[in-house]
Amino acid sequence: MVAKLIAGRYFLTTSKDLASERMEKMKLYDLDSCPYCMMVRDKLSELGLEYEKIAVPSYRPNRKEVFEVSGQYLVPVLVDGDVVLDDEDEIIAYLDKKYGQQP
Ligand SMILES: N[C@@H](CCC(=O)N[C@@H](CS)C(=O)NCC(=O)O)C(=O)O
Repeated sequence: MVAKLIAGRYFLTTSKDLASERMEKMKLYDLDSCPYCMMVRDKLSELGLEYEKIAVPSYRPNRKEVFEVSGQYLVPVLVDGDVVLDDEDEIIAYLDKKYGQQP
């Protein structure tokens, strides 16, 4: 829960609200058949987060955009604003920490 100041008044909002208010949705570079991508998709669904799914070519050298964004060719890759992550464990830990239930 986060307090936001809007028009001189404080409102309580959740981190999910903050996510949906951002100008750009998160992007997930993804392959349907990839089990690591599935783990990330499951986490995004569990947290109710909206994201843009970008299907990458299955032939690794054709993944030009993945390389431009992350400096390597494997998926999943998550882009959340300035944050770029290219490992499913790191992505899941990041999503839990940033958007998961606060204790
Ligand atoms: N992040 C995983 C690897 C991710 C991975 O291997 N992704 C596969 C899809 S499931 C991939 O992009 N493979 C492309 C290729 O090997 O050409 C790990 O560290 O073990």
